[in-house]
Amino acid sequence: MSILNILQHPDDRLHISAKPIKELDAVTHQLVKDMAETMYSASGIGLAATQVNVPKRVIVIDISEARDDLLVLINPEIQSREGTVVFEEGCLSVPGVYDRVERSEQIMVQALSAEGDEFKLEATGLLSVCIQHEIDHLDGKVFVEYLSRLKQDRIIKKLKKNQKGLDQRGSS
Ligand code: GNR
Ligand code: NI
Repeated sequence: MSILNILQHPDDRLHISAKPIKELDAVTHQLVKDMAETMYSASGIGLAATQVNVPKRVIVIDISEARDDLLVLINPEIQSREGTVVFEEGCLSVPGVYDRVERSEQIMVQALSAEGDEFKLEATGLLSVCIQHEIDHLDGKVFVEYLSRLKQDRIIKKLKKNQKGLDQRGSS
């Protein structure tokens, strides 16, 4: 198992549209394990393969308090949506930035499990928001792109400044 590097906004690789998994092989199984380890280590509630520089349609999520309820979504598709909800979102690729984004309140998702079994899931609340946030990553979209141009410019400035500080101290 290994902890993978998480790409930080702004990075062109976060804008790549991820390709569906054609065959669930050992490489994909290892990717799922490493993504789960990376998500838990970073204390995130979700992670998309795009964020670890693998442009494949793989997502891991765990919104449980105990951090013991891993959900794996491979080739997820939102089949239907209902209502809208505004949620304060954050992102491991945009550290320290939190802002409100409007999403669908309830979604029906179809996906493959880590074992390759097709399943459907009706999601509401945080799970629904998280799934939509992660599928956006697979489509090359970061949540800050829903914010005003002004806010986006400020966020990029702040992140670049933080990154410079880290570079000068020789850490990453
Ligand atoms: O850890 C995360 N928390 C979060 C909070 C509100 C809405 C979405 C998220 S997902 C985020 C992890 C992440 O960046 N996934 O792509
Ligand atoms: Ni994110």
